[in-house]
Amino acid sequence: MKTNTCCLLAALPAAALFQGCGDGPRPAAGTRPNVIFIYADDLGIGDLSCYGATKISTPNIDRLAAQGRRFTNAYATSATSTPSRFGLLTGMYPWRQQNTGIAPGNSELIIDTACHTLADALHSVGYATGAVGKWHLGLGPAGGTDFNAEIRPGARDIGFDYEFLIPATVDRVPCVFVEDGHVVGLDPADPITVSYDHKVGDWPTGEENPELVTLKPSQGHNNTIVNGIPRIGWMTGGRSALWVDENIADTITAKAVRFIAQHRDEPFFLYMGTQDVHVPRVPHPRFAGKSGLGTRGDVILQLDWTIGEVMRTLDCLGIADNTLFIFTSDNGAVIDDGYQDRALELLNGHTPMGIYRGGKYSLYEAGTRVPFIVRWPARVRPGEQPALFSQIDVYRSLASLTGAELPATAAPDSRDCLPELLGERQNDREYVVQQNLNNTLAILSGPWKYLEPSDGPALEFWTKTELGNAPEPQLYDLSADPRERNNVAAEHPDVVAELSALLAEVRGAVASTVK
Ligand code: NG6
Ligand code: CA
Repeated sequence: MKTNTCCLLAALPAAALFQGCGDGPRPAAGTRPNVIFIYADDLGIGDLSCYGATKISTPNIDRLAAQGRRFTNAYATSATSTPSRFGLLTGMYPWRQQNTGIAPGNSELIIDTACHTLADALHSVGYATGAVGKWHLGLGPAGGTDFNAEIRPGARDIGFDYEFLIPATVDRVPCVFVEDGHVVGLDPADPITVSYDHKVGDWPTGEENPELVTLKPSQGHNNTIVNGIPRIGWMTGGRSALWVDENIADTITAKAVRFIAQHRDEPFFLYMGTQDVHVPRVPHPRFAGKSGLGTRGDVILQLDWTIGEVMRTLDCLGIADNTLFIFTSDNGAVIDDGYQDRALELLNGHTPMGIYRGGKYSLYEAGTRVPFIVRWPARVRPGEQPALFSQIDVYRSLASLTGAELPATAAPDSRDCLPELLGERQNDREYVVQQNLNNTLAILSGPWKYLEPSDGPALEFWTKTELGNAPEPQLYDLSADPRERNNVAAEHPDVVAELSALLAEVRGAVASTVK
């Protein structure tokens, strides 16, 4: 494995590097930096060596953290992917809109094209904008995606100039990439059919042909088999377009590098979603077996490589100094997420959730408390950022940084926390709202965390994580009890009343939309 050359840049044709270079003047360093936002998938607060992991080493991400700010109290809005991504890009809490749960692979685009997104904001001040990798916000009109025609609306209809997308998740069909509205490599004579309702076509399924699978499900994941892996949903057609799971990291990293190189001379915003470390965890042979922690560990190494390649690209192009690089995760860690990949047995003492309770899907801390790193050598001084911070504020903070003017209705829940984002101030957000799989909310303020009572379903049989739903209110003093072991609601009725009133106020502050 090459580690010290710009290998991905070198692989690009020279013309690709100069396409799309801006005509306008180059901004001075320190103003309008390039912005790279990388969302890892299901990466836990305990998964990185810069966050205290000792059983795995993530040298590239550690370097990013050492050169920037490492947040220790940062949160995704939600404990699953679709809502967190929705919250980040719209600046509106996803629970205000009904269709923001985990999206199937043929979902319509769930962000209204009339919405002024983070990408719109940066585009409006002259940024070239690109979305690469995991999308999971749906594509196409109401009624779902037609993968055989031009797919619109998509990322290009909500502020991005360029898209190269994994439509949903890597465990959901269709297992193809979409680039600027077209399935990459699709043979029109072999059109794609997708259903999340019933079997389509005659490709084998995990349920009917378990003998054909190379990775067995532990829960669900029993429908169409693609590359030996049984997925969620059924598909047929598009054989020439199917991705190769081992190569996904290489493919999306090369697309990200190409986008950066093409826009090196103008401010750009790259929004990248990695498929790592979501299931199915399929490392390239370069990483297979390298972590000693099974495939979950191997894909953490693969993720670290991706971040290293992006960093190396910035260095090679001489633009690292004026690039604001944000690296975080869409939700917390999960160990068994539906395939028998022996993630639990092979942990070897590794603690993806750190010291925290719960995990992906959960209202407890490990559901939404995530790694969050900000590097911008020209302006951000390295160090720790202990301030309470939510991804919901990335939108207005970046709008403020770049001078983007927003329509009155834009980003209703987002706040300008630029000084906190850049580590220039350590003020806590007054409160942070958390959301679990079934939309039960918690609110965190000062030392306290209040979980609203909920008769939400017990889905632990497949989430393998306690969701945090309980019929009675829960209150934890995170300063004394970060593991959320002692519910002190009965001892502090005044705090319960105060925080439940604050949560009601936040809920009522913006009208909810039904979609
Ligand atoms: C769940 C899947 C899980 C994962 C998750 C979405 C089962 C049993 N579990 O329904 O494997 O795909 O959805 O993850 O099917 S997320 O990170 O994209 O939100
Ligand atoms: Ca996720």
